[in-house]
Amino acid sequence: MKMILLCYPADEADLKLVSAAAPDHEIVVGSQDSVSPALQNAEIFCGHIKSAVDWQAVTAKGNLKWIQSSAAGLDHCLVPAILNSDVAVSGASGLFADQVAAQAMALVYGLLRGLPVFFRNQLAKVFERISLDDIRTRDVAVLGCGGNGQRIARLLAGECRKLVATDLFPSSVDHQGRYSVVHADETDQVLKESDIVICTLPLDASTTGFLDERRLNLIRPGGYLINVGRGKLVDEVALVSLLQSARLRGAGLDVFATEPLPESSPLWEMPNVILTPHVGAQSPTRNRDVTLLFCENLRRFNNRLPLINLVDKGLGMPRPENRLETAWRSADWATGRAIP
Ligand code: OXD
Repeated sequence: MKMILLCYPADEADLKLVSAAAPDHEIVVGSQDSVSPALQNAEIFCGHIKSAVDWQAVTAKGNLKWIQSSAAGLDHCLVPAILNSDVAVSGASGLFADQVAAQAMALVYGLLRGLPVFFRNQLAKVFERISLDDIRTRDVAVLGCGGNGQRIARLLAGECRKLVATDLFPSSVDHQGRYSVVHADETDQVLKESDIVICTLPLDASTTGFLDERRLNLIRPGGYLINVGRGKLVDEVALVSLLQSARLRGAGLDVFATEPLPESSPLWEMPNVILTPHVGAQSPTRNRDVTLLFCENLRRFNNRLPLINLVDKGLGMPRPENRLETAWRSADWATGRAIP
């Protein structure tokens, strides 16, 4: 019997849903410790691997046909052995867009409205009024306009003075005339015209260190950086120094170059920083949402239909026509979640 290996916190109800969608498969639940050897025997894997995997051995065995990532980011499985193989990869991009956008809003408004200062003052019982910033006078850039970026842009457009998003496929973005979208090649110009930069980019070889010292210095003086993508997109050392010199006024970070963030990081102590521990995608329905996407993709896999969020390995992400937003928009997939 062929095997489906799961490595995410699936409960009994999730397992029932997966069994019903794949009655001819054995379903095995792996732990982070056991996942690497088990992967060699699996035909299908759904999960997020945080431990070391011998991907070369997995592809050499030849059993694995498809990886469904339970994380939005694909850096855990888009490794050279998989990129150079026939193993299909589909992501969870956009599945947690509501939550990631809510996290981004908390970070943006928290910074503008002084929460890091007020939290410290609350602990010290200090009742001090300070002057605060206002989104209406600020221009916003959203880097990366996939599922997360689109949701963030939709929430902030109309609240800020001007919002410009960047994307590799600007014409595919459903901006409904509420904000503009330009090609990612124009990022430098967009940064120069922005006070608040929200980074939602995926991490791959081409985006590692994308917000380096030079690009961080293009953001308008007194600007803010919000990162809900991946920590390694940003040069953290340069960021710290720009925050220390007040060249940047604040940062809201959910992701870090090293996670957990080392105790030695100056970011912990900085009064103009809000840190959250990579929780942007968390919600009470997260695991069920993964299961429902996986079951729909199992149906597609079994019927040789295009997978939702099928990754174009050349791009390192799904092409627009395969993105979850496209499936939602064309209403060919509904899971009981509200269609945005
Ligand atoms: C992520 C996630 O990719 O939590 O960050 O899904």
